This record gives sequence, structure tokens and C-alpha cells, in this order.
Amino acid sequence: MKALLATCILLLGLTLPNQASAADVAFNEPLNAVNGNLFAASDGWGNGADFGVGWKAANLEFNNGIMATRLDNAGCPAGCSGKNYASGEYSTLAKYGYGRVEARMKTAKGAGLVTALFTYSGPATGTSNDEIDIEILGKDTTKLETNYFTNGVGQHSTIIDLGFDSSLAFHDYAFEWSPSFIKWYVDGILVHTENGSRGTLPSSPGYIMVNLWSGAGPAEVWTGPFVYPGAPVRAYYDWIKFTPASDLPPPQVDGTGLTAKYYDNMDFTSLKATRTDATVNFDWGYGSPMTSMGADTFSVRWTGKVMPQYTETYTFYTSSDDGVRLWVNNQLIINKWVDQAATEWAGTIQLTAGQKYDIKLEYYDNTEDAVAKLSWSSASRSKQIVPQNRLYPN
Ligand SMILES: [Ca+2]
Ligand SMILES: [Ca+2]
Ligand SMILES: [Ca+2]
Repeated sequence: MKALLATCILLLGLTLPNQASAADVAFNEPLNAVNGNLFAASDGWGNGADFGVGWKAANLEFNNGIMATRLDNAGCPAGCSGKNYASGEYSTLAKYGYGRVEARMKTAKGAGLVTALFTYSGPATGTSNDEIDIEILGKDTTKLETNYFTNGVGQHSTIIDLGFDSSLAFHDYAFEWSPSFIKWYVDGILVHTENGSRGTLPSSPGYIMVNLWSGAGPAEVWTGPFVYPGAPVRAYYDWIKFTPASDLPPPQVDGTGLTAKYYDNMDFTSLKATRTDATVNFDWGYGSPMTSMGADTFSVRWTGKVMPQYTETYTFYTSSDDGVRLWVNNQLIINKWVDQAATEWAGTIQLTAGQKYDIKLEYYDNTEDAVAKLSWSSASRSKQIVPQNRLYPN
């Protein structure tokens, strides 16, 4: 909603202190009352034509530890910045950089409505137009829309099926923002990741904001048309938190290996064993992997996840006697499904630090020697057998 918010921020820029740098200090705002040390209520302006509401501080309500944004038509349009409705918006005074933004919210139901938690930075405050969004449309409160804008470029929307109706109960919504990824969470579960493959990730610190609004004009294509139900509509917020990246725990490097299925034939038939292999680093010589299998004409499929340490191009290497195929992130990067003496092959793929990627390695031995090894390297990582703690079984 970049273009739409620009107007808002132009006005915000007049109202809020212009923060030259990000506040990298954690907060946990309980929303018991207006907290003028950290937040401001938007008051006395409207956004662009896509917004059916003007912002009024009086449309924020605080009751029993819960903040509500109330959309109504009291005094509108004259007292609502010319809009047909008024609603509430709450924004941090400072901008915040990399870290985790989260809120416990209950959304507003009804066609045309949008309940949002987002960060925003724009030209009026001296930066590029960067934004990270959680938006739940009132026309279907069982879905969440993720999005990001970088230097004014959006079109990175993804719709997540929540599996519940977000308007019926409070749930926790969060996103974690780093130089190499944005991860969205619902009730602590990762639901979506962007790693920049769809377009450069935002880098400018932003205000942390929540609001409730109705779509108008061109935005109705997205929001659906809003019809005022004759009584105020509310979205609810129990708390809003920020944790700077420096306070977030690093990703756990606690892999245990890959799931391995051993087959007595070369074509993945006659399954003999399923186990977790710590690494793929086998030289069976003229022998067999296990006593229940013959020494020749067998196959093995390793599957699971691999988690790189660096955001870099990784080279994966197989050494195999005989055939081998390797997929990383569902891309076939090594494909040598032929009889061969122990031979090394390599394939490359760009990976993001701390993300888990699907990996699948298929292998067969026809006759004589049997070797299967999986290694990797990158600019920061000298070649090694892919270690156990970065491999995760299915
Ligand atoms: Ca609260
Ligand atoms: Ca053999
Ligand atoms: Ca062989």
C-alpha cells in the first residue's frame, strides 16, 4: 500500500520527530493507555484516495489492557478529513531496524476492511519507501497477506491460509526482518519466508504501525466494497513488541543428519532399511551397507533439509560409484545417473544463511566398488563433508 501510505507519512513527517537513526531498543507495549513515550495516535489527516477513513486519535480506545481501533462515521465527512469514515492508527515515534515485530491482534470482519501490522518508511522522513506488511482483509479473515516494499517497489504479496478465523479470537502475528530474509509467523509458527529472490529486501528502518481502515476508490478491487454496518467496527490489539536483531537468538544449528532409505535393487525397490545417517560419507568398497542387503545392485535415497551458515553461492560435490542425482531446494544440480568409478561432480546454488532447504540425494551401486559422499563449499566455507549439525531428517 505504498502509494496510499505516502500521503499519510507526509503528514506524519510533520507531526512526528524525524528520527535520523533507528531505535534498536526492545519494547513490549501492553496497550493499557496511550504511551506518548513510544507511540503517537494518528490524528487529523487522511491518506490517499484508496483510503475510506480519516485518522482520529479519538478512534483509539483503551479498555482492560486492550487497544481497539474503532471505525465509525461520527462527524464525517467534515470532521474526518473529508472521508466518509474515521478510524484509528497507532505508530511508534521512532523508526526500528532489523529485528522482530509482533502483536497480539483480533481483526475486523467485513468486506472492504483491512486490519494491518506493518513497518513503514518513506521519502518524507528522508529514506527510500520501504515497508513490511501483515494485512488481513475483512472480506476473508481466515487469510493473511504478507508483502514488502523496497525503494517503492512492491508486488511481493503472498496469501497465507490461517486455518482459523482471525476475527473471532486473539492470535500472535510477527515478522522477523534481517538483511537476508523476512520471515512471517502466526502463533509462533513460521508461515512464510522471503529471501530477496523476488526483489531486493527493504533496508531502511521504519515506524512500527497498526491500523484499521476501509478501502475506497481503486483499492476496492483488492479490499472489496465497504458498506458501513450502521454501528462502529473494531479491531483489537493486546500488545505490540519489538526485539532488535542483536537480542534475537541465532538459528539453532542442531541437525541430526538425513533420512536414509536403503533399497536392495538399483531402482529404489525392495526397501530394506530406513534410518538417519549423520552425514553422507560412505566407502563400502566391495561390501554392502548392511547385512540384510547384497553387495551389488542396491540404491539409497537421502532426504531432509540442509541449513547453510552463509548467504552465498554454495557448491555441492558428490563423489560416487556409481550413479548419483542431487536436488537442493528442489533444483536438480547434479545428474550423473550412470555407472562410473568413484567420480566427483559439482553443482552450485545460491542459499540464504539460517534457512532450511529441501535436499535429496539419490545413489545406486551396480557392481564392484560402492562409494557415496556429499560435500560442500562456498566463499566463506572451505570444502568439507556436509556436517551433521546442518542436516535435518524428514
Ligand atoms: Ca494488553
Ligand atoms: Ca558393489
Ligand atoms: Ca560400483
